[in-house]
Amino acid sequence: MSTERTFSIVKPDATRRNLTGKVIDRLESAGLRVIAQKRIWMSTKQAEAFYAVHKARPFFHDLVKFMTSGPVVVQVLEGANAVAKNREIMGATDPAKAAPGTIRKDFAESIEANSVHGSDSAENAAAEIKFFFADTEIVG
Ligand code: IDP
Ligand code: MG
Repeated sequence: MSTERTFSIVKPDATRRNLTGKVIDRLESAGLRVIAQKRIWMSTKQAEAFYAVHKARPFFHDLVKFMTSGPVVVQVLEGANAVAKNREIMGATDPAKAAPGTIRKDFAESIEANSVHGSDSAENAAAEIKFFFADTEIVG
């Protein structure tokens, strides 16, 4: 097991319902450490660039609209196997398919408004962290 970093977002559906603390508690309770964090309101340009990999998907436009519909909390998580562990705590993209006890099963509103983002590989984690954070903002 190696110590890794991953990138996480508390999405607008969760901040709107005042669930920021509850979502972060799930991550911390599972052993992940928040080593950088800020509450921001993404611009359309930022959201389009962040989700560029999904540009051709039918849900892209709605996804960008959703991600810019309210504030989000962007954060860097650190811990043993952080990328896979975070994905496990989040649960499947579609809350209807998410395992019991996962964030998405317990909090998500829909497959789109699914409360959290988490990087899907160490390589993407590094790119996503760089997209939102300067090195000096990652404070441990
Ligand atoms: P992930 O967040 O579990 O990694 P991705 O396939 O990378 O899932 O999709 C990115 C985000 O796009 C999802 O978290 C969700 O907000 C949205 N999304 C994915 N699939 C659909 C869909 O079929 N309809 C609407 N939105 C979707
Ligand atoms: Mg993804």
